[in-house]
Amino acid sequence: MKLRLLSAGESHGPALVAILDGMPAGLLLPVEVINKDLARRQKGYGAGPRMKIESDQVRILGGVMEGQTTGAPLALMIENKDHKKWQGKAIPPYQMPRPGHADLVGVVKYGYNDLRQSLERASARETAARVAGGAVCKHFLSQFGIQVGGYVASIGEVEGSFEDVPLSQRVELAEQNEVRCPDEAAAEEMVDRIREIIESKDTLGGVLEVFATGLPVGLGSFSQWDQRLEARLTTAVMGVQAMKGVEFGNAFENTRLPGTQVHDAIRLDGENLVRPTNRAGGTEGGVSNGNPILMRVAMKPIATTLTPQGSVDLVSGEENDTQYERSDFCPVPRAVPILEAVVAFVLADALLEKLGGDSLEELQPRFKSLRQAKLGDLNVDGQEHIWWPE
Ligand code: EPS
Repeated sequence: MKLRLLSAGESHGPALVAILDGMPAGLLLPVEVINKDLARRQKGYGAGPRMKIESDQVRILGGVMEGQTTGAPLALMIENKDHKKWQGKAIPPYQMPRPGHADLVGVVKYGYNDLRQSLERASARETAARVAGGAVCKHFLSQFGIQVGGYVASIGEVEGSFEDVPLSQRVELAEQNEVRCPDEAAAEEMVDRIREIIESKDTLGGVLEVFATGLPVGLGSFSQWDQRLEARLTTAVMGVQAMKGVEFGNAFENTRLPGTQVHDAIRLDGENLVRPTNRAGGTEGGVSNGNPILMRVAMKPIATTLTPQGSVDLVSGEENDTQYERSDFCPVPRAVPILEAVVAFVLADALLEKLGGDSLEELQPRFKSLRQAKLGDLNVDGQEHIWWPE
């Protein structure tokens, strides 16, 4: 592992902080690169009132001098504007845990005296820090022509349809509407569905897709289970609040088909070994195969509902309903830049492993010299070998 990304901070504390360690020197890093994704994370139909209070902007506290990374850890800070309303105030007790939230497991695990200590750190507010770190990773990958993007595929039972639209165009289309779905008609339906869900005091989940194009063959490894690229990407994606399922390519649909209809044929285009289809989702044997990485991610409806749910008052010891805590109604559109960020982190890490080096200047020629999936680049010799001599 070359890159590390850690975050700290509570939802209503003074600030969130990310430390991104391992970014090479020489990357020009305008602050707008980070602020743009922070702003994207704040927008999306179905957000709660908190997003009207915050206007997330990063302060770079370390790792950048004269606008360039130095190779030292990046320290990124985002202030919580809402903090002022909490500072010095007596906050009413919070004692009815929400089903589906970290409230209950937190007080059991850590022995807290109030559920707030669970929810403050478990809150998805923390994703602002990861988006800041991930935006740097996305920008780093873009120096090598690698694009990471995402969009919403479905919300509740409303599904978008965009099979024939190229991936980069899907992002452009998605950014034009407030639910980030590349299918405009479906996007309108999604907005209506979210409006209904808000009116009925409930929440709604959905499926997001996140992709990466322009990757070289050979990121990740089959030599050890935890080095497999799908394993690493899955860990990162499932580390995002409310994510409950993931598939690569059409993994679940593929289970219904025989192998000959699932695998991506290897064909020749000149001397290049090409893959006209991408049912695998961009990896084989835990290694990127040059096709776009394509992941589908299930996000659950979030746990905080205006309609009370069955719970127990942990102080009186009686069954009671949950108490409402301000929240989003459908944060699925807002999760797009978050998934992009965590995927970009894993891919930047895997690329750094592949290339080695401490500065962009060292990395760039190495990237150009990577072995490619073309006949002239390979060492396969057609000879008999004694692999295990006596
Ligand atoms: C969240 C609850 C809400 C969300 C929050 C995640 O916060 P608050 O209780 O302050 O209204 O707004 O998300 C963010 C603040 C954010 O920036 O995404 C939760 O309980 O997970």
